[in-house]
Amino acid sequence: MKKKSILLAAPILGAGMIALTAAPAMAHDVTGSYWSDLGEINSSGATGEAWIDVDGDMATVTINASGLAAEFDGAAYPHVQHIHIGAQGVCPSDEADTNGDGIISTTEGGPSYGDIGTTLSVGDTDKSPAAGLDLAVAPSGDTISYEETFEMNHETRDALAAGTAVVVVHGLDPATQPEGATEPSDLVPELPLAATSPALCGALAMAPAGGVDTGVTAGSNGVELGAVAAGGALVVMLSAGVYMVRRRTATDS
Ligand SMILES: [Cu+2]
Repeated sequence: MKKKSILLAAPILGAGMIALTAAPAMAHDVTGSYWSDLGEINSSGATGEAWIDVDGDMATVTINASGLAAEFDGAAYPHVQHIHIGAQGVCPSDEADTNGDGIISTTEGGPSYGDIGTTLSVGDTDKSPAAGLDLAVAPSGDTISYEETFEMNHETRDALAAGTAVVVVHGLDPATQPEGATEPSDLVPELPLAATSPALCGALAMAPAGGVDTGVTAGSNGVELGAVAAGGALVVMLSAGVYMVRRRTATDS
């Protein structure tokens, strides 16, 4: 017995030392569940919800949304989506439209929700801010069923803990927007302003203990898990669709 306890003690001590060495001074454990009701921006007519489960430095992000712009240039409309961080941790109000063109651009929303902390790209692709405007890795179409598990950078995890992380889904139907929507985008001048402006926004907060839906039973939880799995498959299909469109375009030209 004595020998066994010594053997057990050694690895535990070792793990503790690694944790102390690896943890930066300001880092804290933000393991937990975060949730947001996504609300429309720019009268997009879209609705949605976001869940983020953080476990150590890994995170599972689920976004379900509907009512988004469906098509752009004859193809499924790409909706870049991010976790914005580093500002007030809120969604912009109408007063954020400082140039008065009737559209809250991504830049005009910046003082409310900050810069991109994480890009919610599809598949095994770059989740960093650098990939933020890559339309090829964005979910597309009027409905988003997104679920990804990936290593989340500490800036975004710290923002979640601080209550300053905000989910933003971009891309408006220019037909539903004021005239200025066809002006060059503040982010990508080759695209119209509508293409990059926010359509959905939600500030992330700690999910209530026991889940958001207090009425769920064990049975309906099982259904929810099945729906999430189906959502993952749908994301793969959407992703494949984007590549097919791109390949066809490349072949045509
Ligand atoms: Cu964004």
